[in-house]
Amino acid sequence: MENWVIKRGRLSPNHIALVADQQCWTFRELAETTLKLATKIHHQAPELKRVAVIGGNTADFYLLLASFHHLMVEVVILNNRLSSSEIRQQINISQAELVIYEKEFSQQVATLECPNVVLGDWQSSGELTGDFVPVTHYEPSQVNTIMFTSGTTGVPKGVKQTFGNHLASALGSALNLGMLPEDRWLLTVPLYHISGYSIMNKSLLYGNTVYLVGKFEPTLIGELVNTAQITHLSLVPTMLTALLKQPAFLSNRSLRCLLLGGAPMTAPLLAQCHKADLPVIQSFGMTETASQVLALNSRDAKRKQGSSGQPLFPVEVKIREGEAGVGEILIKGPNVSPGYLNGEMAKTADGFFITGDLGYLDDEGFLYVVGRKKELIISGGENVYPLAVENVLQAVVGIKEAAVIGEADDYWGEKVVAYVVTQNNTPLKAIDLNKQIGPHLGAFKRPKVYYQVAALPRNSLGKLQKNRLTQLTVLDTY
Ligand code: S0N
Ligand code: AMP
Ligand code: MG
Ligand code: MG
Ligand code: MG
Repeated sequence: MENWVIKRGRLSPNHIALVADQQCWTFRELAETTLKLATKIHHQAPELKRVAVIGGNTADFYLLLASFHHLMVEVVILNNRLSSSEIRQQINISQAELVIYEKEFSQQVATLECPNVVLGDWQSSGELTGDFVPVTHYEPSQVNTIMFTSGTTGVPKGVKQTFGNHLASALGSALNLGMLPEDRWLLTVPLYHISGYSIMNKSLLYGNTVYLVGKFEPTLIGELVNTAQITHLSLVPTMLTALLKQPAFLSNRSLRCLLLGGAPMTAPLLAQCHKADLPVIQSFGMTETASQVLALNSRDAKRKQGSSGQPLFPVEVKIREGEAGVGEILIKGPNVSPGYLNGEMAKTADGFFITGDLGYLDDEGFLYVVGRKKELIISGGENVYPLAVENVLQAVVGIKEAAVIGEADDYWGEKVVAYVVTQNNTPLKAIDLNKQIGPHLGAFKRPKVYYQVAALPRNSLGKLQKNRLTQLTVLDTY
């Protein structure tokens, strides 16, 4: 495959590629700007093979990500909501040779031993000297990006995503949705998740315009959808819940596809969307599958309310039979990652990726996701593994034991809550919690509610019985 940025610059030179931070770039300008940035990166670090980056949804960060398309460099995109110790752990696992970060995130990289540089300083520094030959072609197996996802053991896993994965994802999605160069995709999901990053690659492949939004501000987004005549918008259910309170959003007539994923949708939320005549497309996807692998199409969206749709054309789906037709969701196809940096991907003998999610297929082959086998909490589209939170809480001075679960929540979908036993039943508010857990856990992973209890429920072998937590007598709530 030819270099995507250069090829798109040649095919659609005068078409708008990106609108962000009150500026816009045509595809030719995008190619030129990213070639300059790639030249600087190459001269500063000619041997670079793997880089880690931390940034927000800014034009600078978008251009940085696109500039790596000119370099044979694997890009570890880190979640900017993580704490400094989580970031250090992921950099260690990834063995990135350099970290490039936006100034806003200086705190989180302050204690890193790995060489690091502020993005803005780099962009404005030095002249462009010497030759630089951009990568002209990609092999489908070439790793483009690495994104971390939570591991069951509490250790995060680095998911490799190849150019072939991103291509298959873009093609499958376009065959389902039908894309036009005139389409305008609003990017407000984070660029550090595949939900956001895939919008950039798709724009290079489809030639459509991206409107990049820095911060999720529902009022501004409601207005922008109208003023910019946005046609496509990717959201997690929490964002949709916030947008449904915006009159400007509800009255829009330009949206053709409101792509939902990353977490389960509730029936009332879906019903509200259909009542408001919003073009919702429910989808199922993961970091490991380089974005959605199943999705509804607009024709079936109403008829199949509650379903996550049918497999995209390159994808196969199967259910590993459990009880009453419900079983584990299995996925195969060119969208699926070749593997983790650290650890094996769970696969069946015939090569299907075992997702850890539970569901069933109806008689027309539409998928219904009904739950999870893996012990995972999804809060506002962010994944939280209970064990990672429990390990940090257990180390808090004054806490004897802690158990973490997800609790249903109207806004977050699920929220993280902790059941804790304290030393001598000391009230939790006397313990300086935030100071102790702050450096270790991204804020979104911190429990929204603490229930103080006398003891955690265990069976005769001493094993924790999480399903009994909600029946405990709560001594105090914080
Ligand atoms: C929901 C979001 C926008 C909330 O963030 P917001 O409003 O910007 O919060 P802040 O102002 O930064 O902070 C305010 C307080 O809220 C806490 N907080 C923030 N986020 C969360 C959270 N998720 N859970 C719990 N608490 C949270 C802050 O910590 C702060 O609290 P204090 O004051 O106490 O510090 C934001 O969370 C967000 O952007 N979520 C979306 C993430 C996402 O995109 N996930 C998807 C991941 N999955 C995939 O990418 C695979 C599926 C996929 O590809 C896909 C998914 C969706 C749509 C399309 C696709 C596709 O297939 O293309
Ligand atoms: P991530 O690792 O952040 O990509 O999150 C992937 C996980 O999000 C999946 O394994 C599911 O548990 C969940 N998920 C994604 N789409 C859906 C959906 N349509 N319904 C229910 N859960 C979903
Ligand atoms: Mg906010
Ligand atoms: Mg997630
Ligand atoms: Mg302790």
